[in-house]
Amino acid sequence: MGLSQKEIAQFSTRGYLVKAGLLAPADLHPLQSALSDIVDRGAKKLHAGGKLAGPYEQEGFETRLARIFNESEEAGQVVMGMIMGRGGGGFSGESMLALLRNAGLVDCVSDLVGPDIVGASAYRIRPKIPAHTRTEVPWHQDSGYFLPHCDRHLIVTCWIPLVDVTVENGCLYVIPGAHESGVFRHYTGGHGGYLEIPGDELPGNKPVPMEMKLGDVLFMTNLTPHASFVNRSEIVRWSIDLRYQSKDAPNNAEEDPATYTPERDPVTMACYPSEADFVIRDSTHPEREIRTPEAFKALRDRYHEAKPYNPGRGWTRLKDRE
Ligand SMILES: O=C(O)CCC(=O)C(=O)O
Repeated sequence: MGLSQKEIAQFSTRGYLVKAGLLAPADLHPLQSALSDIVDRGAKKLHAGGKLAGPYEQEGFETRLARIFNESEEAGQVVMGMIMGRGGGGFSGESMLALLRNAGLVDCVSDLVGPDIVGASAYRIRPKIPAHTRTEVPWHQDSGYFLPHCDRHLIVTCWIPLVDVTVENGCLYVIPGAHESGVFRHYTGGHGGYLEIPGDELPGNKPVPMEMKLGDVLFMTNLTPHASFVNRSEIVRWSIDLRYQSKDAPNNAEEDPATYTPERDPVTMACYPSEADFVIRDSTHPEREIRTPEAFKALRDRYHEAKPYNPGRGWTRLKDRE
């Protein structure tokens, strides 16, 4: 499988590429089902505790969380916390590792970053709730979150819808070609608490909506500005975003999180020190790859508990913008 020369050229000139039908329903179903199980557990617990009128069992993956939010924002937030946790990547189940290691997906990534690939725990699960402005994500580049010495490295984001996504339900927007201009100034305390590039500091190129079918994958660079807006549909816009890089780009795979201290020189650090990186493919030492859900969870938990130091980029607050 993998990417054609034409697709690779598109990715490098536009800063993104949609590969239609890359994933089969069977590749996505285990994760959809694991997320449905979390919603089910949460809804039943909230119902049993008197926090919800009903567990909404008759609703499916696309609608159940929306119905819960519709009845009670508070109950919805509880379920959302069970799914997202840790800033959005709280779920470490077997189905997540299976998707991160999906051969067809990783073959495409390999055509962009080379054969030896490191994956990031900074993946995110995003249920965008109908009419819920807090699940809008303002304009940013992923490099806004990474340390500056990584700006020259390619870190590929794979944005994967878990339902068909449209302008109506809040698909992602990207700005073509803007990845050529380096990292724009970001501000902390943007919409929803995210980093934000204000509209008047964005390049002039017209944003393009990425309407996609289930099974399509959007590949983006770490310098591609992107955002998503309010969901005006009746269903939850479920998606995940996964991140990969070459093993030659700075990473913390097989590093001790305790070595991340304020005394350490930031240029020796991983691009995103807060969360564990792990080996997805190693052409010469395949035994280094993280293949079991137990090893995956243990590694992520170890980083989470150690709270490694991340010096960040020192962006100023949006409210202090001149
Ligand atoms: O899915 C979204 O709405 C935002 C995604 C995003 O910001 C990302 O993939 O970095």
